[in-house]
Amino acid sequence: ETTPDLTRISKYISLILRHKPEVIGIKLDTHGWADVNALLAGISRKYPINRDILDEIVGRDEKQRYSFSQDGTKIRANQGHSVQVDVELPVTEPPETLYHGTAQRFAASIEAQGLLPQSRLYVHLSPDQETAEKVGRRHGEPVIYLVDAGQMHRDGYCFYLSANGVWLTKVVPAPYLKRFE
Ligand code: HQG
Repeated sequence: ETTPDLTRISKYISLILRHKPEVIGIKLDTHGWADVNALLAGISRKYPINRDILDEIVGRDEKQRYSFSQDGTKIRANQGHSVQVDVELPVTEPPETLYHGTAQRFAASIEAQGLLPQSRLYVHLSPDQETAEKVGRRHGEPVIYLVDAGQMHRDGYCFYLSANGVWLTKVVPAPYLKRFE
């Protein structure tokens, strides 16, 4: 667990590396990488930070949200982007069942339209029920869907596994969803 201050900085880093690099005037490259020194300079206008603190945030992040390039000069978010980047996710055969946690107020729309990526590049799926429940609670009273990932795979849908264990796919049509009671 990181301290609250580091959590606040981590949320700002997520905003920059997933959604709005322009808030500190930087760009991500096509693979989602940002220059570490440019990131540190940009964040330091708002929060005290240096390379050691960044290393601590990245190393201790409970979801392993970020990765450094091998030479340590670049950093990117492992998943969760709304900006169009290609973080070179491997296409991976999914387990038979994956889980999606959401809020009850979205259920009617999801059962009619299936799961859509909304503002992000992909629908995010969890490997287990507990994780899905946590994700769902972020939005309200949770509801969990079982995703028939095995059948989707056999029907030709692609799944990707992020560096931090989140399963991603473009959409989940409603017939592959079952509400978990
Ligand atoms: C819902 C966190 C109505 C969807 C988590 C979700 C995750 C629909 C919301 C990551 C819908 C989008 C992503 C439809 C989908 N009608 N609502 N047809 N299809 N939705 O935050 O999956 O902590 O973009 O159910 O751990 O909640 O940020 O996606 O409730 O991995 O690292 O639209 O964010 O990670 O919400 O969460 P989000 P998510 P971090």
